[in-house]
Amino acid sequence: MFNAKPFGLQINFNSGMINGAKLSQRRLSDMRGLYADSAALEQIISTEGDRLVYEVFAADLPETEGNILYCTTVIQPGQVGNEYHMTKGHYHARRDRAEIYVGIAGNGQLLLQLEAGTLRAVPMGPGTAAYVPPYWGHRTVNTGAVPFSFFAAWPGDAGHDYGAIAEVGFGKLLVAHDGQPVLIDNPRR
Ligand code: M6P
Ligand code: ZN
Repeated sequence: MFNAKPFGLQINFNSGMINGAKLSQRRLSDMRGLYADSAALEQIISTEGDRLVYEVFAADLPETEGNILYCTTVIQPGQVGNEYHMTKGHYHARRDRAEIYVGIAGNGQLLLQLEAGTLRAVPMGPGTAAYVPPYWGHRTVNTGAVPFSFFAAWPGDAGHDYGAIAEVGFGKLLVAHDGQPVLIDNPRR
């Protein structure tokens, strides 16, 4: 049996990055099918290149019951069409597992959705401690002009289920309207 050893990693509270963590990067090409305006996404890739959307800096821990996993996420500012840069979004494979987010730098929103359709948005900035209850799918969106970063912690056996959101998306989109974030109905649902 694996026994994790005690350790401490350093979070940079300006950049949101964690020194010595496992890095995953999501670029526009990893986000195909997730933005409402897929033509705008392809247009950016062919003219500007495969832009970085967000990075996850994760503590290297076993994904097993009893552990608590943690990471930071740094979402670059930007839009695809009028939709803001966002994470893919997921439900927990074990739906009854919760999660905690703490805003580090920049501003954004946490979108949460129950599978039956109920949707909530929680504004996030530095110091916001947001709760993702069991059963709520979750996605974060950078609505500002600088990188939006936050810390997350969740049960080791929760797992990530991307399928449901990749297929139909969230019920609402966060779009820029006269430079302000507005929630609109997802035209694909
Ligand atoms: C948060 C946590 C992570 C998640 C990351 C990126 O930090 O919820 O578990 O991986 O956001 O979100 P996603 O996996 O949906 O791309
Ligand atoms: Zn999660």
